[in-house]
Amino acid sequence: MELDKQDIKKTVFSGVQPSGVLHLGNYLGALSQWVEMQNQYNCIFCVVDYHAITVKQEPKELSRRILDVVKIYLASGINPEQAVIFQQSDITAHTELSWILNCASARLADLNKMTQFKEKGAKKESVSVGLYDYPVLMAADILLYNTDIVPVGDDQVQHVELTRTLAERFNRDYGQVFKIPEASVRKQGARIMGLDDPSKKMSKSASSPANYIALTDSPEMAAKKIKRAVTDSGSEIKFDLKKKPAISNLLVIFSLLSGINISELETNYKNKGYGDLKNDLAEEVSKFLREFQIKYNSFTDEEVKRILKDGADKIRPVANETLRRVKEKLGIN
Ligand code: ATP
Ligand code: LTN
Repeated sequence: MELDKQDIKKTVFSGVQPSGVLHLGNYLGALSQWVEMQNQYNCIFCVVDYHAITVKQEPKELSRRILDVVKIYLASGINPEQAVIFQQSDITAHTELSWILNCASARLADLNKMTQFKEKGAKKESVSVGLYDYPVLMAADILLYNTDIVPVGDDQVQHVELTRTLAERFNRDYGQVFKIPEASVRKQGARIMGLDDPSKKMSKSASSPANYIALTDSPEMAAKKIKRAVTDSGSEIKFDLKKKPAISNLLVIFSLLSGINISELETNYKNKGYGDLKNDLAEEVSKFLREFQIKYNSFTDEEVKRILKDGADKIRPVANETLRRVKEKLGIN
């Protein structure tokens, strides 16, 4: 029997939280990778709203952001004809499997190792149980779809490793159900650093908007942020993560947006200064945002709602089938 090509394609799954503005780090570390993958793989991209509510959200704003994240996916180049786009809370199997993994696979000792929780939880006075349990829900997201590859920025690799541990433990203790996924991280761009502090990743939860370029920043504002970005001592334009972390970060952003590799950029700026690099990068970023925002503004809420509904309807049977097999193994079917 001849195999249908569709059957041998690997499955890719990833998601973004609708919990704040998305920034250039999200685009370069995650979304641009997704776009490259959609021609080659079965791609499933989720808006993880249940993850977003692990910290308090304003309900009206959350509803708005769910649609906006989908518009960001579309403007980045995700094609809903090729990839499935859906909202996590539309498929109840996510929370069901998460509870089951909480009981059957996840251990306190696993979750206590999660650095993201240590960083995010430590800053707050009152921390939800959901924030602690966040990686288990993420494991459920991934495992429901027999995922092979999870394209993420490097801050999420530990969560994908945990997913593998939970899947292997379940398979060992109850019988084979889950495929073991792998994280896919860009060689360059897996960790875009803050413009105001190149020792920390660009983050929407940064205390100052000077840290990040939001995908919805006006091109003028973005150009200003680039020009005000901190630089390193010396004047040479050279990729050197130890001695020149700020300039290296600007070079990575420039290279990914322009398609010019870093050594070529170094040559181009050999006899030039930081100011020249910043001016040209500001131009490049503004151009990128201008084109991005034209696409972003071209989608209506109605279109987006339709895409989310179609996506969930298409993919729900896969999730339900995995959940059925899990329940069967546990004796609760
Ligand atoms: P933040 O810390 O900015 O609040 P997050 O990591 O919780 O963000 P998400 O918006 O859910 O945020 O992340 C979406 C994707 O973007 C993930 O795959 C994440 O690894 C990636 N990502 C986030 N920040 C960066 C960055 N600075 N560089 C590269 N990838 C990033
Ligand atoms: N934790 C991720 C978002 C996320 C995710 C997923 C990513 C939730 N479920 C499944 C990949 C696969 C983050 O980026 N903060």
